[in-house]
Formats: sequence, C-alpha cells, structure tokens
Amino acid sequence: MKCYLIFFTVFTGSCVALNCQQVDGNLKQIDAGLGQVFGVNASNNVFTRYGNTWVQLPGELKHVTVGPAGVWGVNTDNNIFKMVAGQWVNVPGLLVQIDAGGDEFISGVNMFDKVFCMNSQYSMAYSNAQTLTQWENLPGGLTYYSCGPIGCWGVNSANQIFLMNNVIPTSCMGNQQWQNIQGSLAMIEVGTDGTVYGVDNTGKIFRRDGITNSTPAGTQWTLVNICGNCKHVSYDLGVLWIIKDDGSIMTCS
Ligand SMILES: *[C@@H]1O[C@H](CO)[C@@H](O)[C@H](O)[C@H]1NC(C)=O
Ligand SMILES: [Ca+2]
Repeated sequence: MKCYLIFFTVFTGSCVALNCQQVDGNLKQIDAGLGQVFGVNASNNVFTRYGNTWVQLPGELKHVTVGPAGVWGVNTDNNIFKMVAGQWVNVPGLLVQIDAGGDEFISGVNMFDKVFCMNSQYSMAYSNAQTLTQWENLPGGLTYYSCGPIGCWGVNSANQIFLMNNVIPTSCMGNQQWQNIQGSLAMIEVGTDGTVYGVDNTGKIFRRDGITNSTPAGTQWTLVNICGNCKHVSYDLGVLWIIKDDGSIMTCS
C-alpha cells in the first residue's frame, strides 16, 4: 500500500511517513506488547498473531491486552478476565478498557470514566477466585489509560491528554498528579519500550517524541501519515499496528 505524504500543519508541524503493509483479517481493537499481539474482532472473538496468521482463542472479549502483567481482557458486560494456563479466569471488578503494558501492574478505566490500577503483587499472582486482589482508584476521570515502563498515558471524554509519572510495580497510582499534555487524542497506547502513539477524533495518528527517563512527558507530537482514517494503534518492537475505520489491519515501520 502506498501512502502519500501530505504536508499538513498540526501541533508542531512535524510529520513522518511510515512504510505500511496490510495484514490479513479484520479487528476492532489490538494490543501489542513483549513481542506478542492480541486483538478482538467486531463479533468479540479473540485472536493472537502466531507466525503470519491469526489464531482464535476461546471466549469473547471487547478489549484485550498483552504486556508484562500477562494477557487480560474485558467482555461486553465489563467483566475482567486474566488468561491463566490458556483459560480466561474472571477477576473481581468491572472495566471497559484494560492495559497490561505497565511494569507488571494492570491499569484500566470503568464505565463511569473512573481510573484503576492493580499493583504487581496482585496482578501477577492472580490465578483464581480465591486469590486476594485489590484495585486502586486513581483521582480524575479517563476514557482510555495505557501504561509503559516510564509512565501511564490517558485521555478523557473531552480528548484531553494526561500523564501519570512515577508509576512503579508496588505503587501503580504513581504520584497521583495528572500532568496535562497539550494536544487532543481519542485513544492512546504506550509501547513496552515507552513509545507513545495515539489517534485523534478525526482518525489521525500521532507519535510523542522526546520521551526519556528525565523527560517522561516528551517534547512534541508528530503526525504519522497513513492513508485513510484510523481508529486504533498499538506499538511494539519497532512495529506500529494500526486498525482503520473499516477494521482492516496494517503494520508500519
Ligand atoms: C470474527 O471472527 C469469527 C471467527 O473467525 C468469525 O466467524 C466472525 O465472522 C468474525 N466477525 C467479524 C465481524 O468479522
Ligand atoms: Ca497496551
């Protein structure tokens, strides 16, 4: 697929064109982490990428995630599941979106835009209904929340962007002070290496540049030129996974 670079002034005016290829299949949501890729289709069937094919997993989920905390998901009733020995095990609580990209902790948001995380001692040990578990409730409200090694990034219902710093396995709430980041995004994902990509409400993809340990907020958004409207992104190991409005899937690098 060929993409044309359109010079377009947004945010800072920077833009990049990536080399993209269409992938077979059709998904509504995807998450890549630790070299694995999971996604769900419009019928809530769950898939993982194995070699060059999608392998269907048991169960039905509306959102699935993979990362240092394992493979987790939520279903259309907002019930939470963790994959344990190839089976989905119910985890207490209700979330609409979940992310396993943090340093062995889990994060997510519920149907009232409340933000939660689970410290690694609970997320890693969880295996059945008898396992002790505890969600931490962060201040504020978000519609999407994703974590990486340096920080957690979220967006709210007004598409404002926020960063939580100092998130660590034993204290996933971090410093509990949301840092507002300039810009507007409808969803955001942090890669296992800390790279941040998001999609705005017009279907444009942006990458956050300049993120380092000493500058966790980064410095600017760069527009990523992709043909057509996009609705979801996830990044891992140098590959950007994109879902377009029609559910088609692309990998870009
Ligand atoms: C989702 O995947 C299942 C299993 O491959 C398939 O039967 C179903 O048609 C897919 N749904 C959509 C909307 O593509
Ligand atoms: Ca993720």
